[in-house]
Amino acid sequence: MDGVVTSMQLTRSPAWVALEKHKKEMASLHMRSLFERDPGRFRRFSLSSCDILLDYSKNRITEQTMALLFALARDADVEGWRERMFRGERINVTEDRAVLHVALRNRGNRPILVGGKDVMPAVNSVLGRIAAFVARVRSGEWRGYSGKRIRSVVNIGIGGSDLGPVMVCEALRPYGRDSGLQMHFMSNIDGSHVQEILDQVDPETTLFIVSSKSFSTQETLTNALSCRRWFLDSGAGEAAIARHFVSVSANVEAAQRFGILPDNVFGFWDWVGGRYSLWSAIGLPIALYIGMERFEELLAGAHQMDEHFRTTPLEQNMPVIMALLGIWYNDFFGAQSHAILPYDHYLHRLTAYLQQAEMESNGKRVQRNGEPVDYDTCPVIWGEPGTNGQHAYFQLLHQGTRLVPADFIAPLESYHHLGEHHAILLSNFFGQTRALMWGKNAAEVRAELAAAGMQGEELEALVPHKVLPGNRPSNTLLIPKLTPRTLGSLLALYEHKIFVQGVIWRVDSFDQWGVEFGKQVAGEILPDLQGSGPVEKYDSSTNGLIGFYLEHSARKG
Ligand code: G6Q
Repeated sequence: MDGVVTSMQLTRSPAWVALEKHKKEMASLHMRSLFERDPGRFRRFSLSSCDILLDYSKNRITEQTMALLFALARDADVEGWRERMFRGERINVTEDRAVLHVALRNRGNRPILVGGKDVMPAVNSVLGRIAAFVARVRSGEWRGYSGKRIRSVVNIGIGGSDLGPVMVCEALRPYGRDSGLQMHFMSNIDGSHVQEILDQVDPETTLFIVSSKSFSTQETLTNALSCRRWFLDSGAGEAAIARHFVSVSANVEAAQRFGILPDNVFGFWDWVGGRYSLWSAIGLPIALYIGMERFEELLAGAHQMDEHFRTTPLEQNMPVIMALLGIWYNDFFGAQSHAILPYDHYLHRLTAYLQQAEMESNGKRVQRNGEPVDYDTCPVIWGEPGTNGQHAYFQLLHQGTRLVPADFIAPLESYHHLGEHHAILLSNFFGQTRALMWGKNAAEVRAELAAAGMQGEELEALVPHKVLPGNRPSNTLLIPKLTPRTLGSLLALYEHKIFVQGVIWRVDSFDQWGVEFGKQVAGEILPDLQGSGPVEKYDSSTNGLIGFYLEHSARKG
Protein backbone atom coordinates (compact mmCIF):
# COMPACT_ATOMS: atom_id res chain seq x y z
CA MET A 1 0.00 0.00 0.00
CA ASP A 2 2.91 2.31 0.70
CA GLY A 3 4.65 1.65 -2.59
CA VAL A 4 3.38 4.80 -4.25
CA VAL A 5 4.89 7.37 -1.98
CA THR A 6 7.72 6.10 0.12
CA SER A 7 10.10 5.06 -2.61
CA MET A 8 12.15 8.25 -2.22
CA GLN A 9 13.13 10.27 0.86
CA LEU A 10 10.58 13.08 1.03
CA THR A 11 13.25 15.69 1.63
CA ARG A 12 15.14 14.56 -1.46
CA SER A 13 12.11 14.57 -3.75
CA PRO A 14 12.22 17.15 -6.55
CA ALA A 15 9.11 18.89 -5.21
CA TRP A 16 10.62 19.30 -1.74
CA VAL A 17 13.99 20.44 -3.06
CA ALA A 18 12.28 22.97 -5.34
CA LEU A 19 10.38 24.37 -2.36
CA GLU A 20 13.57 24.69 -0.33
CA LYS A 21 15.17 26.68 -3.13
CA HIS A 22 12.06 28.80 -3.56
CA LYS A 23 11.96 29.53 0.18
CA LYS A 24 15.39 31.17 -0.13
CA GLU A 25 14.08 33.41 -2.90
CA MET A 26 11.03 34.28 -0.79
CA ALA A 27 12.96 34.96 2.41
CA SER A 28 13.50 38.67 1.78
CA LEU A 29 10.10 39.34 0.21
CA HIS A 30 7.62 41.32 2.34
CA MET A 31 3.89 40.73 1.94
CA ARG A 32 3.44 44.49 1.85
CA SER A 33 5.17 44.65 -1.50
CA LEU A 34 3.19 41.66 -2.78
CA PHE A 35 -0.02 43.54 -2.02
CA GLU A 36 1.31 46.80 -3.43
CA ARG A 37 2.32 45.08 -6.65
CA ASP A 38 -0.91 43.18 -7.18
CA PRO A 39 -4.26 44.85 -6.47
CA GLY A 40 -6.00 41.59 -7.40
CA ARG A 41 -4.20 39.58 -4.71
CA PHE A 42 -7.29 39.07 -2.55
CA ARG A 43 -9.22 37.67 -5.49
CA ARG A 44 -6.31 35.54 -6.62
CA PHE A 45 -5.74 33.95 -3.23
CA SER A 46 -9.22 33.49 -1.81
CA LEU A 47 -12.00 31.03 -2.45
CA SER A 48 -15.43 30.17 -1.23
CA SER A 49 -17.09 26.83 -0.66
CA CYS A 50 -19.77 25.42 1.66
CA ASP A 51 -20.51 28.96 2.90
CA ILE A 52 -16.93 29.44 4.06
CA LEU A 53 -14.74 32.16 2.60
CA LEU A 54 -11.04 31.39 2.90
CA ASP A 55 -8.79 34.39 2.31
CA TYR A 56 -5.22 33.14 2.15
CA SER A 57 -3.75 36.19 0.45
CA LYS A 58 -2.01 37.27 3.67
CA ASN A 59 0.52 34.47 3.31
CA ARG A 60 4.12 34.56 2.17
CA ILE A 61 3.25 33.06 -1.17
CA THR A 62 3.23 33.81 -4.87
CA GLU A 63 1.60 31.83 -7.64
CA GLN A 64 4.87 29.99 -8.01
CA THR A 65 4.81 29.01 -4.33
CA MET A 66 1.36 27.56 -4.72
CA ALA A 67 2.31 25.71 -7.90
CA LEU A 68 5.27 24.13 -6.10
CA LEU A 69 3.10 23.20 -3.12
CA PHE A 70 0.47 21.59 -5.36
CA ALA A 71 3.27 19.63 -7.01
CA LEU A 72 4.29 18.38 -3.55
CA ALA A 73 0.68 17.26 -2.94
CA ARG A 74 0.55 15.46 -6.31
CA ASP A 75 3.86 13.77 -5.62
CA ALA A 76 2.48 12.50 -2.33
CA ASP A 77 -0.52 11.12 -4.22
CA VAL A 78 -3.01 13.08 -2.13
CA GLU A 79 -5.69 12.32 -4.70
CA GLY A 80 -5.02 8.59 -4.48
CA TRP A 81 -5.06 8.53 -0.67
CA ARG A 82 -8.24 10.60 -0.67
CA GLU A 83 -9.88 8.01 -2.87
CA ARG A 84 -8.62 5.19 -0.67
CA MET A 85 -10.12 6.82 2.41
CA PHE A 86 -13.53 7.36 0.79
CA ARG A 87 -13.45 3.80 -0.61
CA GLY A 88 -13.08 2.36 2.88
CA GLU A 89 -9.56 0.97 2.44
CA ARG A 90 -7.64 0.19 5.61
CA ILE A 91 -5.48 3.29 5.52
CA ASN A 92 -4.96 3.23 9.30
CA VAL A 93 -2.13 0.80 8.74
CA THR A 94 -0.87 0.23 12.27
CA GLU A 95 -4.34 -0.63 13.54
CA ASP A 96 -5.38 -2.23 10.24
CA ARG A 97 -8.59 -0.21 10.09
CA ALA A 98 -10.57 1.76 7.57
CA VAL A 99 -11.05 5.48 8.30
CA LEU A 100 -14.62 6.32 7.60
CA HIS A 101 -15.95 9.23 9.62
CA VAL A 102 -17.12 10.45 6.19
CA ALA A 103 -19.58 7.52 6.10
CA LEU A 104 -21.26 8.82 9.27
CA ARG A 105 -22.40 11.94 7.41
CA ASN A 106 -22.78 10.44 3.96
CA ARG A 107 -26.20 12.02 3.51
CA GLY A 108 -26.46 10.91 -0.13
CA ASN A 109 -26.19 7.30 1.05
CA ARG A 110 -23.64 6.43 -1.63
CA PRO A 111 -22.62 2.86 -0.70
CA ILE A 112 -19.33 2.72 1.23
CA LEU A 113 -17.83 -0.73 1.57
CA VAL A 114 -15.69 -2.10 4.37
CA GLY A 115 -14.54 -5.66 3.71
CA GLY A 116 -17.01 -5.82 0.83
CA LYS A 117 -20.00 -4.81 2.97
CA ASP A 118 -21.88 -1.51 2.66
CA VAL A 119 -21.74 0.25 6.05
CA MET A 120 -24.56 2.69 5.27
CA PRO A 121 -27.48 0.50 6.47
CA ALA A 122 -25.82 0.16 9.90
CA VAL A 123 -25.03 3.89 10.04
CA ASN A 124 -28.62 4.76 9.20
CA SER A 125 -30.02 2.26 11.66
CA VAL A 126 -28.06 3.80 14.59
CA LEU A 127 -29.10 7.28 13.45
CA GLY A 128 -32.71 6.06 13.52
CA ARG A 129 -32.31 4.76 17.08
CA ILE A 130 -30.71 8.05 18.16
CA ALA A 131 -33.57 10.00 16.56
CA ALA A 132 -36.19 7.93 18.41
CA PHE A 133 -34.39 8.27 21.75
CA VAL A 134 -33.83 12.00 21.32
CA ALA A 135 -37.51 12.52 20.48
CA ARG A 136 -38.58 10.64 23.63
CA VAL A 137 -36.28 12.57 25.94
CA ARG A 138 -36.95 15.99 24.44
CA SER A 139 -40.73 15.49 24.38
CA GLY A 140 -40.77 14.35 28.00
CA GLU A 141 -42.10 10.91 27.08
CA TRP A 142 -38.92 9.40 28.56
CA ARG A 143 -39.19 9.87 32.30
CA GLY A 144 -36.88 9.34 35.23
CA TYR A 145 -37.71 6.60 37.74
CA SER A 146 -39.91 8.87 39.84
CA GLY A 147 -41.93 10.09 36.85
CA LYS A 148 -40.18 13.41 36.32
CA ARG A 149 -38.81 14.44 32.95
CA ILE A 150 -35.09 14.64 32.22
CA ARG A 151 -33.59 18.05 32.95
CA SER A 152 -29.85 17.34 33.03
CA VAL A 153 -27.60 15.29 30.81
CA VAL A 154 -24.17 14.22 32.08
CA ASN A 155 -21.83 12.93 29.39
CA ILE A 156 -19.12 10.78 30.97
CA GLY A 157 -16.25 10.43 28.50
CA ILE A 158 -12.76 11.70 27.79
CA GLY A 159 -10.64 12.69 24.79
CA GLY A 160 -12.49 11.95 21.58
CA SER A 161 -15.55 10.91 23.60
CA ASP A 162 -15.73 14.35 25.22
CA LEU A 163 -14.04 17.14 23.29
CA GLY A 164 -16.24 16.98 20.18
CA PRO A 165 -19.61 16.88 21.96
CA VAL A 166 -18.69 19.59 24.47
CA MET A 167 -17.25 21.85 21.77
CA VAL A 168 -20.33 21.51 19.53
CA CYS A 169 -22.82 21.95 22.38
CA GLU A 170 -21.02 25.15 23.37
CA ALA A 171 -20.82 26.35 19.77
CA LEU A 172 -24.53 25.77 19.21
CA ARG A 173 -25.89 27.11 22.47
CA PRO A 174 -28.43 29.30 20.66
CA TYR A 175 -29.99 26.06 19.36
CA GLY A 176 -29.97 24.26 22.68
CA ARG A 177 -31.43 26.98 24.80
CA ASP A 178 -35.02 25.77 24.28
CA SER A 179 -34.24 22.12 24.99
CA GLY A 180 -34.93 22.47 28.70
CA LEU A 181 -31.74 20.45 29.23
CA GLN A 182 -28.64 21.41 31.18
CA MET A 183 -25.62 19.76 29.63
CA HIS A 184 -22.64 18.62 31.71
CA PHE A 185 -19.44 17.00 30.50
CA MET A 186 -17.54 14.91 33.01
CA SER A 187 -14.12 13.92 31.71
CA ASN A 188 -11.35 14.36 34.26
CA ILE A 189 -10.60 11.53 36.70
CA ASP A 190 -10.05 14.30 39.25
CA GLY A 191 -12.77 13.80 41.86
CA SER A 192 -13.28 17.56 41.89
CA HIS A 193 -14.70 17.44 38.38
CA VAL A 194 -17.05 14.62 39.34
CA GLN A 195 -18.23 16.25 42.55
CA GLU A 196 -18.70 19.70 41.01
CA ILE A 197 -21.11 18.21 38.46
CA LEU A 198 -22.95 15.89 40.84
CA ASP A 199 -23.55 18.85 43.15
CA GLN A 200 -25.49 20.54 40.36
CA VAL A 201 -27.80 17.70 39.30
CA ASP A 202 -30.76 15.85 40.72
CA PRO A 203 -30.75 12.03 40.45
CA GLU A 204 -34.48 11.95 39.62
CA THR A 205 -34.05 14.14 36.53
CA THR A 206 -30.57 13.27 35.28
CA LEU A 207 -29.55 11.13 32.34
CA PHE A 208 -25.98 9.80 32.34
CA ILE A 209 -24.38 8.90 29.02
CA VAL A 210 -21.32 6.69 29.42
CA SER A 211 -19.37 7.44 26.25
CA SER A 212 -16.41 5.24 25.52
CA LYS A 213 -15.45 3.67 22.24
CA SER A 214 -13.40 0.96 23.94
CA PHE A 215 -15.40 0.87 27.16
CA SER A 216 -12.11 0.28 28.93
CA THR A 217 -10.84 3.80 29.64
CA GLN A 218 -9.88 4.11 33.31
CA GLU A 219 -11.14 7.67 33.77
CA THR A 220 -14.51 7.08 32.15
CA LEU A 221 -15.21 3.78 33.89
CA THR A 222 -14.17 5.14 37.30
CA ASN A 223 -16.29 8.25 36.84
CA ALA A 224 -19.24 6.16 35.63
CA LEU A 225 -18.98 3.87 38.67
CA SER A 226 -18.90 6.88 41.01
CA CYS A 227 -21.98 8.32 39.33
CA ARG A 228 -23.76 5.00 39.62
CA ARG A 229 -22.88 4.78 43.31
CA TRP A 230 -24.08 8.35 43.89
CA PHE A 231 -27.29 7.55 42.02
CA LEU A 232 -28.01 4.40 44.06
CA ASP A 233 -27.03 6.14 47.31
CA SER A 234 -29.69 8.73 46.60
CA GLY A 235 -32.30 6.04 47.19
CA ALA A 236 -32.98 4.99 43.62
CA GLY A 237 -33.16 1.21 43.25
CA GLU A 238 -31.11 -0.91 40.79
CA ALA A 239 -34.10 -1.07 38.43
CA ALA A 240 -34.00 2.73 38.09
CA ILE A 241 -30.61 2.52 36.35
CA ALA A 242 -32.35 1.65 33.08
CA ARG A 243 -34.07 5.07 33.09
CA HIS A 244 -30.93 7.02 33.88
CA PHE A 245 -27.87 5.34 32.33
CA VAL A 246 -27.30 4.88 28.63
CA SER A 247 -24.05 4.25 26.82
CA VAL A 248 -22.33 4.96 23.53
CA SER A 249 -19.67 2.43 22.67
CA ALA A 250 -18.11 0.30 19.97
CA ASN A 251 -17.78 -2.39 22.66
CA VAL A 252 -21.45 -3.16 23.21
CA GLU A 253 -20.79 -6.31 25.29
CA ALA A 254 -18.62 -4.43 27.81
CA ALA A 255 -21.27 -1.72 28.18
CA GLN A 256 -23.83 -4.39 28.91
CA ARG A 257 -21.54 -6.06 31.43
CA PHE A 258 -21.31 -2.69 33.19
CA GLY A 259 -25.06 -2.98 33.71
CA ILE A 260 -26.46 -0.93 30.86
CA LEU A 261 -29.47 -2.49 29.17
CA PRO A 262 -28.92 -3.61 25.54
CA ASP A 263 -31.65 -1.18 24.40
CA ASN A 264 -29.74 1.66 26.01
CA VAL A 265 -26.47 1.07 24.18
CA PHE A 266 -25.82 3.04 20.99
CA GLY A 267 -23.09 1.43 18.96
CA PHE A 268 -20.44 2.56 16.53
CA TRP A 269 -17.55 0.90 14.77
CA ASP A 270 -13.80 0.44 14.86
CA TRP A 271 -13.47 2.45 11.64
CA VAL A 272 -14.50 5.61 13.52
CA GLY A 273 -11.45 7.16 15.22
CA GLY A 274 -12.11 8.62 18.68
CA ARG A 275 -11.17 12.16 17.66
CA TYR A 276 -13.34 11.84 14.54
CA SER A 277 -16.36 10.43 16.35
CA LEU A 278 -18.67 13.35 17.11
CA TRP A 279 -20.59 12.44 13.94
CA SER A 280 -21.37 8.98 15.32
CA ALA A 281 -23.50 8.06 18.34
CA ILE A 282 -20.80 9.90 20.35
CA GLY A 283 -22.79 12.94 19.15
CA LEU A 284 -25.81 11.78 21.19
CA PRO A 285 -25.49 14.65 23.71
CA ILE A 286 -25.39 17.09 20.79
CA ALA A 287 -28.56 15.61 19.30
CA LEU A 288 -30.29 15.72 22.69
CA TYR A 289 -29.32 19.35 23.15
CA ILE A 290 -30.03 20.82 19.70
CA GLY A 291 -32.53 18.24 18.42
CA MET A 292 -32.18 15.61 15.73
CA GLU A 293 -33.00 17.89 12.82
CA ARG A 294 -30.22 20.26 13.77
CA PHE A 295 -27.84 17.36 14.35
CA GLU A 296 -28.61 16.19 10.82
CA GLU A 297 -27.83 19.70 9.55
CA LEU A 298 -24.44 19.44 11.24
CA LEU A 299 -23.88 16.15 9.39
CA ALA A 300 -25.08 17.71 6.15
CA GLY A 301 -22.63 20.61 6.52
CA ALA A 302 -19.78 18.15 7.02
CA HIS A 303 -20.97 16.07 4.06
CA GLN A 304 -20.96 19.15 1.86
CA MET A 305 -17.31 19.75 2.74
CA ASP A 306 -16.56 16.04 2.19
CA GLU A 307 -17.94 16.38 -1.32
CA HIS A 308 -15.94 19.54 -1.92
CA PHE A 309 -12.79 17.79 -0.74
CA ARG A 310 -13.51 14.58 -2.67
CA THR A 311 -14.37 16.12 -6.01
CA THR A 312 -12.54 19.46 -6.33
CA PRO A 313 -9.18 19.72 -8.11
CA LEU A 314 -6.33 20.37 -5.70
CA GLU A 315 -5.88 23.97 -6.88
CA GLN A 316 -9.39 24.96 -5.72
CA ASN A 317 -9.60 22.55 -2.82
CA MET A 318 -9.91 24.39 0.49
CA PRO A 319 -8.60 21.68 2.84
CA VAL A 320 -5.70 21.01 0.47
CA ILE A 321 -4.75 24.69 0.32
CA MET A 322 -4.84 25.04 4.10
CA ALA A 323 -2.78 21.88 4.53
CA LEU A 324 -0.14 23.07 2.08
CA LEU A 325 0.15 26.51 3.67
CA GLY A 326 0.68 24.82 7.02
CA ILE A 327 3.44 22.66 5.57
CA TRP A 328 5.04 25.70 3.93
CA TYR A 329 5.65 27.37 7.30
CA ASN A 330 6.18 24.21 9.33
CA ASP A 331 8.76 22.60 7.11
CA PHE A 332 10.36 25.44 5.19
CA PHE A 333 10.23 28.38 7.63
CA GLY A 334 10.72 26.37 10.82
CA ALA A 335 7.46 27.56 12.40
CA GLN A 336 6.92 25.47 15.53
CA SER A 337 3.35 26.34 16.32
CA HIS A 338 0.12 27.34 14.67
CA ALA A 339 -2.52 29.49 16.31
CA ILE A 340 -6.24 28.93 15.76
CA LEU A 341 -8.12 32.05 16.80
CA PRO A 342 -11.90 32.02 16.67
CA TYR A 343 -13.51 35.43 17.02
CA ASP A 344 -16.73 33.96 18.33
CA HIS A 345 -17.45 33.38 21.98
CA TYR A 346 -19.45 30.24 21.19
CA LEU A 347 -16.35 28.69 19.60
CA HIS A 348 -14.39 28.91 22.81
CA ARG A 349 -13.67 25.16 22.87
CA LEU A 350 -12.83 24.91 19.16
CA THR A 351 -9.07 25.24 19.54
CA ALA A 352 -8.96 22.63 22.31
CA TYR A 353 -10.90 20.30 20.02
CA LEU A 354 -8.62 20.95 17.05
CA GLN A 355 -5.57 20.60 19.26
CA GLN A 356 -6.51 16.95 19.69
CA ALA A 357 -7.57 16.49 16.06
CA GLU A 358 -4.28 17.87 14.72
CA MET A 359 -1.74 16.88 17.36
CA GLU A 360 -3.04 13.39 18.04
CA SER A 361 -3.35 12.70 14.32
CA ASN A 362 -0.09 14.09 13.02
CA GLY A 363 2.11 14.28 16.12
CA LYS A 364 4.14 11.37 14.80
CA ARG A 365 7.86 10.72 14.32
CA VAL A 366 7.87 7.73 12.02
CA GLN A 367 6.41 7.18 8.59
CA ARG A 368 3.75 4.62 7.80
CA ASN A 369 6.51 2.18 6.88
CA GLY A 370 8.18 2.62 10.28
CA GLU A 371 11.13 4.70 9.08
CA PRO A 372 11.84 7.88 11.07
CA VAL A 373 10.93 11.18 9.45
CA ASP A 374 13.74 13.67 8.79
CA TYR A 375 11.42 16.68 8.68
CA ASP A 376 8.98 18.24 11.13
CA THR A 377 5.44 16.95 11.38
CA CYS A 378 2.53 18.54 13.28
CA PRO A 379 3.16 21.95 14.88
CA VAL A 380 1.89 22.82 18.35
CA ILE A 381 -1.71 24.02 17.99
CA TRP A 382 -2.89 26.65 20.41
CA GLY A 383 -5.13 29.68 20.74
CA GLU A 384 -7.99 31.34 22.57
CA PRO A 385 -10.95 33.27 21.25
CA GLY A 386 -10.51 36.91 20.25
CA THR A 387 -10.46 39.56 21.36
CA ASN A 388 -9.20 38.22 24.71
CA GLY A 389 -5.95 36.94 23.20
CA GLN A 390 -5.16 40.38 21.82
CA HIS A 391 -4.67 41.62 25.37
CA ALA A 392 -2.28 38.82 26.17
CA TYR A 393 -0.16 36.74 23.82
CA PHE A 394 -0.70 38.80 20.65
CA GLN A 395 2.35 40.84 21.68
CA LEU A 396 4.49 37.86 20.70
CA LEU A 397 2.61 37.41 17.43
CA HIS A 398 3.36 41.01 16.47
CA GLN A 399 6.86 41.55 17.80
CA GLY A 400 8.27 38.27 19.10
CA THR A 401 11.10 36.33 17.47
CA ARG A 402 8.96 33.36 16.47
CA LEU A 403 6.94 32.96 13.34
CA VAL A 404 3.42 31.86 14.28
CA PRO A 405 1.05 31.35 11.37
CA ALA A 406 -2.54 31.79 12.45
CA ASP A 407 -6.09 30.99 11.35
CA PHE A 408 -8.59 33.74 12.18
CA ILE A 409 -12.20 32.51 12.16
CA ALA A 410 -15.32 34.66 12.51
CA PRO A 411 -19.01 34.78 11.63
CA LEU A 412 -20.30 37.80 9.73
CA GLU A 413 -23.41 37.84 11.87
CA SER A 414 -23.88 37.39 15.59
CA TYR A 415 -26.84 35.88 17.44
CA HIS A 416 -26.99 38.93 19.62
CA HIS A 417 -27.61 42.32 18.07
CA LEU A 418 -26.21 44.19 20.98
CA GLY A 419 -25.33 47.72 19.95
CA GLU A 420 -21.98 47.98 18.20
CA HIS A 421 -20.53 44.79 19.68
CA HIS A 422 -20.26 42.75 16.53
CA ALA A 423 -18.86 45.57 14.41
CA ILE A 424 -16.24 46.24 17.08
CA LEU A 425 -15.39 42.53 17.27
CA LEU A 426 -14.95 42.35 13.50
CA SER A 427 -12.93 45.56 13.38
CA ASN A 428 -10.47 43.89 15.72
CA PHE A 429 -10.60 40.73 13.64
CA PHE A 430 -9.80 42.49 10.35
CA GLY A 431 -7.40 44.89 12.06
CA GLN A 432 -5.23 42.18 13.55
CA THR A 433 -4.62 40.23 10.34
CA ARG A 434 -3.90 43.51 8.56
CA ALA A 435 -1.44 44.62 11.28
CA LEU A 436 0.30 41.26 11.36
CA MET A 437 0.78 41.36 7.63
CA TRP A 438 1.46 45.08 7.03
CA GLY A 439 3.35 45.92 10.21
CA LYS A 440 4.62 49.41 10.95
CA ASN A 441 8.04 50.50 9.72
CA ALA A 442 10.46 52.99 11.32
CA ALA A 443 9.38 55.88 9.07
CA GLU A 444 5.75 55.35 10.03
CA VAL A 445 6.64 55.13 13.71
CA ARG A 446 8.68 58.37 13.47
CA ALA A 447 5.83 60.18 11.76
CA GLU A 448 3.39 58.96 14.40
CA LEU A 449 5.61 60.03 17.29
CA ALA A 450 6.33 63.41 15.72
CA ALA A 451 2.60 64.00 15.24
CA ALA A 452 2.20 63.32 18.95
CA GLY A 453 4.75 66.10 19.66
CA MET A 454 7.82 64.00 20.37
CA GLN A 455 11.22 64.76 18.85
CA GLY A 456 14.99 64.31 18.96
CA GLU A 457 16.69 61.61 21.04
CA GLU A 458 13.58 60.86 22.98
CA LEU A 459 11.77 60.01 19.75
CA GLU A 460 14.64 57.99 18.29
CA ALA A 461 15.01 55.93 21.48
CA LEU A 462 11.44 54.76 21.15
CA VAL A 463 11.43 53.95 17.44
CA PRO A 464 12.86 50.39 17.52
CA HIS A 465 10.44 49.39 20.25
CA LYS A 466 7.43 50.56 18.30
CA VAL A 467 8.37 49.01 14.95
CA LEU A 468 6.22 46.04 13.96
CA PRO A 469 8.01 43.98 11.34
CA GLY A 470 4.81 42.64 9.79
CA ASN A 471 5.07 39.90 7.14
CA ARG A 472 3.37 37.56 9.61
CA PRO A 473 1.04 35.16 7.86
CA SER A 474 -2.58 34.36 8.54
CA ASN A 475 -5.59 32.70 6.96
CA THR A 476 -8.97 34.33 7.38
CA LEU A 477 -12.06 32.13 7.49
CA LEU A 478 -15.44 33.84 7.36
CA ILE A 479 -18.81 32.16 7.72
CA PRO A 480 -22.16 33.94 7.40
CA LYS A 481 -23.34 32.74 10.81
CA LEU A 482 -22.40 29.96 13.20
CA THR A 483 -25.11 27.39 12.43
CA PRO A 484 -25.10 23.59 12.66
CA ARG A 485 -24.47 23.47 8.92
CA THR A 486 -21.57 25.94 8.79
CA LEU A 487 -20.02 24.41 11.89
CA GLY A 488 -20.22 20.96 10.27
CA SER A 489 -18.44 22.27 7.18
CA LEU A 490 -15.80 24.06 9.23
CA LEU A 491 -14.95 20.96 11.27
CA ALA A 492 -14.79 18.74 8.19
CA LEU A 493 -12.51 21.33 6.57
CA TYR A 494 -10.00 20.89 9.39
CA GLU A 495 -10.35 17.10 9.37
CA HIS A 496 -9.42 16.98 5.71
CA LYS A 497 -6.62 19.50 6.14
CA ILE A 498 -5.18 17.15 8.76
CA PHE A 499 -5.63 14.20 6.41
CA VAL A 500 -3.74 15.91 3.58
CA GLN A 501 -0.88 16.92 5.86
CA GLY A 502 -0.63 13.36 7.17
CA VAL A 503 -0.45 12.02 3.62
CA ILE A 504 2.34 14.44 2.72
CA TRP A 505 4.23 13.73 5.94
CA ARG A 506 3.66 10.01 5.23
CA VAL A 507 2.46 9.32 8.78
CA ASP A 508 -0.45 7.23 10.00
CA SER A 509 -2.80 10.03 11.08
CA PHE A 510 -5.27 7.64 12.63
CA ASP A 511 -3.38 5.77 15.33
CA GLN A 512 -2.37 7.15 18.76
CA TRP A 513 0.18 4.89 20.39
CA GLY A 514 1.47 7.68 22.62
CA VAL A 515 -2.01 8.14 24.08
CA GLU A 516 -2.38 4.37 24.52
CA PHE A 517 0.88 4.33 26.49
CA GLY A 518 -0.47 7.03 28.79
CA LYS A 519 -3.40 4.75 29.57
CA GLN A 520 -0.94 2.00 30.53
CA VAL A 521 1.46 3.86 32.85
CA ALA A 522 -1.14 5.02 35.35
CA GLY A 523 -2.33 1.43 35.73
CA GLU A 524 1.20 0.38 36.74
CA ILE A 525 1.62 3.09 39.38
CA LEU A 526 -1.82 3.00 41.03
CA PRO A 527 -1.06 -0.09 43.23
CA ASP A 528 2.11 1.67 44.48
CA LEU A 529 0.04 4.62 45.67
CA GLN A 530 -2.32 2.28 47.46
CA GLY A 531 0.54 0.50 49.30
CA SER A 532 2.65 1.80 52.16
CA GLY A 533 5.92 2.17 50.20
CA PRO A 534 8.73 2.92 49.86
CA VAL A 535 8.95 2.20 46.14
CA GLU A 536 12.25 1.42 44.46
CA LYS A 537 11.40 -0.06 41.11
CA TYR A 538 11.37 3.16 39.03
CA ASP A 539 13.88 5.96 38.41
CA SER A 540 14.88 8.03 41.47
CA SER A 541 12.57 10.90 40.53
CA THR A 542 9.45 8.74 40.25
CA ASN A 543 10.39 6.73 43.37
CA GLY A 544 10.98 10.00 45.25
CA LEU A 545 7.69 11.55 44.19
CA ILE A 546 5.70 8.45 45.10
CA GLY A 547 7.50 8.38 48.45
CA PHE A 548 6.69 12.05 49.05
CA TYR A 549 3.00 11.32 48.37
CA LEU A 550 2.99 8.25 50.66
CA GLU A 551 4.64 10.17 53.52
CA HIS A 552 2.10 12.95 53.18
CA SER A 553 -0.79 10.44 53.16
CA ALA A 554 0.64 8.66 56.23
CA ARG A 555 0.89 11.97 58.12
CA LYS A 556 -2.70 12.80 57.23
CA GLY A 557 -3.79 9.34 58.38
C1 G6Q B 1 -8.97 9.66 20.15
C2 G6Q B 1 -8.14 9.08 21.19
C3 G6Q B 1 -8.59 9.33 22.59
C4 G6Q B 1 -9.85 8.58 22.99
C5 G6Q B 1 -9.97 8.62 24.51
C6 G6Q B 1 -11.21 7.94 25.00
O1 G6Q B 1 -8.76 9.55 18.96
O2 G6Q B 1 -7.91 7.75 20.94
O3 G6Q B 1 -8.78 10.70 22.85
O4 G6Q B 1 -10.96 9.11 22.38
O5 G6Q B 1 -8.83 8.05 25.07
O6 G6Q B 1 -11.27 6.60 24.58
P1 G6Q B 1 -12.60 5.78 24.73
O7 G6Q B 1 -13.65 6.43 23.91
O8 G6Q B 1 -12.26 4.40 24.23
O9 G6Q B 1 -12.96 5.79 26.19
